[in-house]
Amino acid sequence: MTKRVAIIGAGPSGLAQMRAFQSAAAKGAEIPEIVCFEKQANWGGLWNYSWRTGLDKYGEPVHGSMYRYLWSNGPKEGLEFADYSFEEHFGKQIASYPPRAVLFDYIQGRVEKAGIRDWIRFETAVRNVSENDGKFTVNVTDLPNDRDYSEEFDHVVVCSGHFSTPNVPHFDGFETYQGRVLHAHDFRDAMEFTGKDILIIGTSYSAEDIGSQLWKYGAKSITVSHRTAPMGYAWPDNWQEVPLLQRMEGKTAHFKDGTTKDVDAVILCTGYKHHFPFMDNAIRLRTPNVLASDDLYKGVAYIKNPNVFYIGMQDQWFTFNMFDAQAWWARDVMMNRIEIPNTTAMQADIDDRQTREAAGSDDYDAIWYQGDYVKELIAETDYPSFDLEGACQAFKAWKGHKKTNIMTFRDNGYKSVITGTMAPKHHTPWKDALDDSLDVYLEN
Ligand code: FAD
Ligand code: NA7
Repeated sequence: MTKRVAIIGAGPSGLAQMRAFQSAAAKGAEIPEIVCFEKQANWGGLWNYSWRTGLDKYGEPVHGSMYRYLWSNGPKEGLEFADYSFEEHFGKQIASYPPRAVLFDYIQGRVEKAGIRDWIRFETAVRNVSENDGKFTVNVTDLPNDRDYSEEFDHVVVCSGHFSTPNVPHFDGFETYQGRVLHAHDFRDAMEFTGKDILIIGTSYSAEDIGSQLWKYGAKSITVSHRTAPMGYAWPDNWQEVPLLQRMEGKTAHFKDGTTKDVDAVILCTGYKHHFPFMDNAIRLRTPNVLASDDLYKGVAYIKNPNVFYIGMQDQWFTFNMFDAQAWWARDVMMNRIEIPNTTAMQADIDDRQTREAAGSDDYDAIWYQGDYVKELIAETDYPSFDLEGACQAFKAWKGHKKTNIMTFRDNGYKSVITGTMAPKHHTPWKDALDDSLDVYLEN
């Protein structure tokens, strides 16, 4: 009997898992039956933009955390698929920081070519996954028909992402604050805040990028409040960094150093939770957002039941090509090409990864740590190897460009580590490029 594999989610991680199996089939291997359950009506995960916030038309939590005008926050040379270059997709090399629509098109191009859309059951939400006698029962709802059903599988690959369920802290005075409080998950359009004074809580990617969007689209002022440390870039004049918010009174924000600021809205850029309510207790991953996740052997196989895999659950420097490396590796375990060791050996692997992560002292250590991880996985499968050192160097240069000027770093270009060609300079500086449509971006 053919094995059956359930994949939960058709974002970049789920698509990587399907492409991994399809590439094995294309080389003549016999592959398991694959069923991917995707609760949205299309693939692409976060890159499949939704204007909706809150609940979708079926009453399901809206997955999307992306906003209009989002451009890649790192160079595309760090995420390029090793088996499908940007040049192959667009027929030419393109600039290094594509907007969301351009990256969506690229992600989609590879899987259209692979012809795997039929493996996906769209508008189907996974409700529960449980294990019994080595088999997994997956309960789902076919949303348009409001019909529940369940099927049995030999393996489950969780690709549901971890930047969708917001982490929403409370601050005193939110109850009576006279402006709007929202989490980055619900931010959609910077123009809503043109001419307004905005307070952002948090200092990571969402804070930096949403703040930059607000600046680009004409917010009056941006105030960023930090719990640990300020970001420390050379910000524009109407941008200030302040210590942690203590309380709101009316429209006034009070900070830890005693200073205050009147603001029209508070945007909580306070990160996301790994949230898998549909996985039974025994197989539910619980981990913070780190490079060496808890309980994942090789960062992929769930140690308490290695027939369950989690793709893309690490904090991310590398993204698409890391998901590929993980998906190819998981595929080879499922196809009995790679053996899973005993629990002691798996735990030792996890401990070692966590110790090495803890030994790192800065972002550069983290970049090379994750680059080495991707390299390690690729070496064990037939995923095309590529110049990981070159990708790490692109990330290093990117960080340097951000330090030089946080509002112009996206005007730089890097060399593809897949094809070796240099990205052209984009025709318009990021700060002046208000139309981020695919057609306009490709007008180089
Ligand atoms: P997701 O893209 O989140 O996809 C998960 C899929 O699972 C979704 O389609 C969802 O509908 C589906 N799903 C979830 N639960 C269920 C369920 N119960 N049943 C059925 N289906 C389900 N990365 C970059 O490389 N560059 C960037 O510039 C960048 N910018 C980002 C900006 C923002 C605002 C965010 C939030 C993330 C950004 N990322 C960026 C990182 C992003 O996590 C990855 O690029 C990528 O989308 C992760 O892919 P994924 O498939 O693991 O998860
Ligand atoms: P991150 O990278 O997880 O960062 C979360 C930020 O939120 C970080 O600066 C935290 O500060 C801060 N935070 C979390 N809880 C609190 C509380 N209670 N009070 C104050 N500050 C808090 O999430 P992002 O959304 O920025 O990025 C996630 C992905 O989205 C990323 O891959 C991007 O590509 C887009 P800390 O430093 O811990 O003090």
